[in-house]
Amino acid sequence: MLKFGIEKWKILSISLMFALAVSLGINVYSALSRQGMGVVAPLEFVFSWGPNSQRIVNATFVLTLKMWLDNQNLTLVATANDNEYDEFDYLGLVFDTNQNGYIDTNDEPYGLWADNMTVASHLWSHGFLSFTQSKPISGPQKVTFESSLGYTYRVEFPYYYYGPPPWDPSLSIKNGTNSMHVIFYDDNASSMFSAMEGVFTTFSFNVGG
Ligand SMILES: [Ca+2]
Ligand SMILES: [Ca+2]
Ligand SMILES: [Ca+2]
Repeated sequence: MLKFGIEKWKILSISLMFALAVSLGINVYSALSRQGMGVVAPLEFVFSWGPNSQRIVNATFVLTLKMWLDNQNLTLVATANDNEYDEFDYLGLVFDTNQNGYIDTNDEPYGLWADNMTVASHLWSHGFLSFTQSKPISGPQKVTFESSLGYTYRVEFPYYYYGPPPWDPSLSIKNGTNSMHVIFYDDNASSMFSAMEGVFTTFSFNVGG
């Protein structure tokens, strides 16, 4: 049972009920091979949202994702051209951890704050995350921010969370079609626009022949 004692998250959850994020462009590049225990060459994704569908930036918001798997070591590098740092800006990653073939609210999400911290979180049906009230701990991400470029996240799994089992989404990646959900949430988004302060998209990628 998740508890949300912090007023900020209550407000966030309510506001996110109206979430709408429209992926205007998806460019999927995949040149895949998987051998033995699993070596997957880098997969690259580019998602973009126009200035009227988000208020992360006044211009087009671009989220890029690159990931590769070397046996059980899954590495992701994401960029997000947000314009202002906030420790609670977060990158959310959801794989089909319950292996039912699609992304759902029972899949385990990874909510990665810009200050390199994390806690357990929950994926809501509106597409964003809520975080538990647990004490934050260092996460699997290393984040840099440059005002001219935005964020770069480098995330390395498996990640040995404070309680077993470890976060190891590589176990959820199988040969064939896989589903994934990605979120970027701008905690200090501009209040000048009515569009959403975060974006998300669910997409699929193929591994193997
Ligand atoms: Ca912003
Ligand atoms: Ca921000
Ligand atoms: Ca699932």
